[in-house]
Amino acid sequence: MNQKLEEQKEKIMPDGKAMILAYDQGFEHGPRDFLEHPESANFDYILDIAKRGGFTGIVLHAGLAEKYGLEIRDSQVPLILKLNGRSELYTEEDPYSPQLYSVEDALSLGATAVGYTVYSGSKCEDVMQREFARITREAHGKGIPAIGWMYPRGKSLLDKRPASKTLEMALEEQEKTSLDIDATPSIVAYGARIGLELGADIVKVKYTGSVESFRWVVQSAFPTKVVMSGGSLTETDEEFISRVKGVLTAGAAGIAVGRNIWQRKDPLTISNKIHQIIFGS
Ligand code: FBP
Repeated sequence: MNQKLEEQKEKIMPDGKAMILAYDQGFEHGPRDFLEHPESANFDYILDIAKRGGFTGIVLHAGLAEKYGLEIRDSQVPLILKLNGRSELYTEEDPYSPQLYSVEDALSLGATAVGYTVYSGSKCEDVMQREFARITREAHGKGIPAIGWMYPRGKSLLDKRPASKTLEMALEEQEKTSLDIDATPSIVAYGARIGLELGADIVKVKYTGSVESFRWVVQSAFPTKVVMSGGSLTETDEEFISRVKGVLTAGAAGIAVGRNIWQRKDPLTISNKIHQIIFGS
């Protein structure tokens, strides 16, 4: 057993449960995500939510991690350094999110874990899958966990004359639901499984719309842990909370979300409710 790795996992997932605050959207989507609540553009505001909301990790790129190194350490919220990223200004249908930082950078910034986005299904999947495979090997060698943002995406997924059996299944699922193709159970489960195969300790995936379908995602990734990604702000707190309950019932470890927390008027109230649901306190 890799003792250090297990200890680091316990920090971001105490008793196997995770409540992670994602704050890499300023890079991925740009400052438009902060417009509704301009205070959310300020990292002091976000770190306060992470700390007082009882989050078990905060996801950042290296810029903020470096500038707020002392404050993050003082907060005792474990840092998860996102190693790759891309802006939404790049609009090709087959996305690539290049690796920007190394596991070594993460360690020097005091990170407890590293994260990386893999767009399986993109023309560039080979590069991202190879980069993430190397990252998981290196991270485990240094005793820190790796989290895969497993987001299948790309032109092939938009093909209405499917070339793969999985896509055929996804299109059938889509016909019966209002899900986007990249949130259909077959696609999400496949992404989660690729994360397991590449060595991820945790996979972060989109919600598939029901407890039953998410259970299959969790089973497909096992023994890798699964956390739900938040997506855009739901209309009500209740709607989001019912998703959180659903994924926990399905066997997920918890959540790794951003906008559904810090885009709300009262982020601490919803954080406390979610904390109660995940940890019972
Ligand atoms: P949200 O909870 O705000 O959706 O954040 C989750 C996340 O994975 C972020 O870490 C990342 O910046 C963003 O979603 C990517 O979103 P998109 O699906 O638009 O690429």
